[in-house]
Amino acid sequence: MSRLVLVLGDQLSEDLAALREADRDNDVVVMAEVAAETDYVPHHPKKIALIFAAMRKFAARLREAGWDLRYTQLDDTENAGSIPGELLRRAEETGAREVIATEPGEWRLIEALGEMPLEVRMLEDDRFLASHRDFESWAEGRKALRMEYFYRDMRRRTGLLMEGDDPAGGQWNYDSENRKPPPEGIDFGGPMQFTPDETVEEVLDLVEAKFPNNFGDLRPFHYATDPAQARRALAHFIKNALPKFGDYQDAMLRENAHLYHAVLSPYLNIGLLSPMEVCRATEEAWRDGTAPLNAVEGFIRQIIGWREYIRGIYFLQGPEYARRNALNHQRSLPGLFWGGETRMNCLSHAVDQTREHAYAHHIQRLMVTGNFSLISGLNPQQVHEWYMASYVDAFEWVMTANTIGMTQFADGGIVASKPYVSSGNYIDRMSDYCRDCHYSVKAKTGENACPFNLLYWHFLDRHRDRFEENPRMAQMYRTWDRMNEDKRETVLREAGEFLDRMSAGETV
Ligand code: DLZ
Ligand code: SF4
Repeated sequence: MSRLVLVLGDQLSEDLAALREADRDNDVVVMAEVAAETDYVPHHPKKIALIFAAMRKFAARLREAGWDLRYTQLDDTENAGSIPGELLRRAEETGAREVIATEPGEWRLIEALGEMPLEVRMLEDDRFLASHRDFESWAEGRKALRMEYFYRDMRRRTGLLMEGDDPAGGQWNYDSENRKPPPEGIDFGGPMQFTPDETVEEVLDLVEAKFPNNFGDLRPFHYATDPAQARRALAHFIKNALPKFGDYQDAMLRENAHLYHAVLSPYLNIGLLSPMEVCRATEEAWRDGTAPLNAVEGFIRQIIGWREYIRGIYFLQGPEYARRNALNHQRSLPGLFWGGETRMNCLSHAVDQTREHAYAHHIQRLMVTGNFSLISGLNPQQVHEWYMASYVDAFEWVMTANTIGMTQFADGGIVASKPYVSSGNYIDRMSDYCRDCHYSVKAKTGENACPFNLLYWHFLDRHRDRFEENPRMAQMYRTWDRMNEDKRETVLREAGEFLDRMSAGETV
């Protein structure tokens, strides 16, 4: 009897575990565009379009390769509306009693599949380099789960940038060379863009009709939607941007959303590219002398270090991790996150770029939107939902430890050894946002004081009990304590007033 082979929208890899396990002559592949997946957060229209277009093209390739594939489009009248619903419908249609699945990257779906009245064989997703078992044994017995040590193990395991037993160049990590402020001009035109073909156009029309109110611009749409295009985007990045990627990794510019960033995460995360092919290609650029070590190391660390690490944390910590709120932050997300007006130039640009591209780079996510959310005390679950909805590369396995852990410290310090908070100074150093901002980054109090300057101290003051003993934060508290008392009171009062105005819906 035939079995059903489930392929989800972020499992578009021909060597997927479930496909390797299946029998092309007897089994039936099931793919479905379903409301349960499009609606669990209000995804950016570009994200839905990327996934649907890539799914349709993947399905076509599998059919060409001889698979019996049943594909459901979102507007099919028979659409059951969810992945389990679609599997049940196809089981009835084919008489299949068994499903072969590759483990989804989200507890919600793992649980839903586990509750089905069909036999579901869940295979580990071995497109990732570290298995659950690998990560568990790395984590076992450690007091702190720091990415850096995990990353070194991954370097040894993969052999990437190794010279014998030693790291290439003698250092594991060249991050200290990767913090240059923004350059005057950028000589990279951005990631490779692809003109929509017929399949993509059809999907764009569907998404336009079905999700007219989701936050984000659907058009113009230029993402790659198949592996051949994604590989061209990779080659384009390596040739034109990688050499400078390291130096300006943390810089932010009003007029340039991408700087030297690769924007390959959407392709990696839905399966169009594999982590090792991307890393090997960048390593080769270093060996050929076309890209410097600090750039290549920084890039490879994101893939085999950070990406694998935060996935490991998500699965190690379990379903409850996403619900943590260690700092008890309860303030609602203000309208400015959904495009409402704001006078804060940094937030306005970060949100605008997100609306336009469904993308912002890591420093915008960490030090602008993330930092602001944390120092304002926004509810971490609402923040997480916003990131999940807004970014084209966002899936639970990758976002949860980034938002709940790294940016919001809502896990109490599993991912980050201290909260990532900063005043306006950091943003001023790393961007050109402050120059024409309504607020003054130099003003510490008063009507035009940069809100980051006020909220930074407000955060430290209200969480003093938790953080003052942290050796990495002692200096911050000493600076605060040295300020005269009147000034401290003014800062706290003005920060409180700012938050009240923001929560009352005023433009801040
Ligand atoms: C994100 C997403 C969206 C928007 N739509 C679909 C869909 O219609 N069908 C599907 O199979 N997958 C979709 N996905 C990706 C899933 O949400 C993803 O597989 C899970 O969240 C696990 O990572
Ligand atoms: Fe952002 Fe403050 Fe700079 Fe304005 S002055 S752009 S609010 S950091």
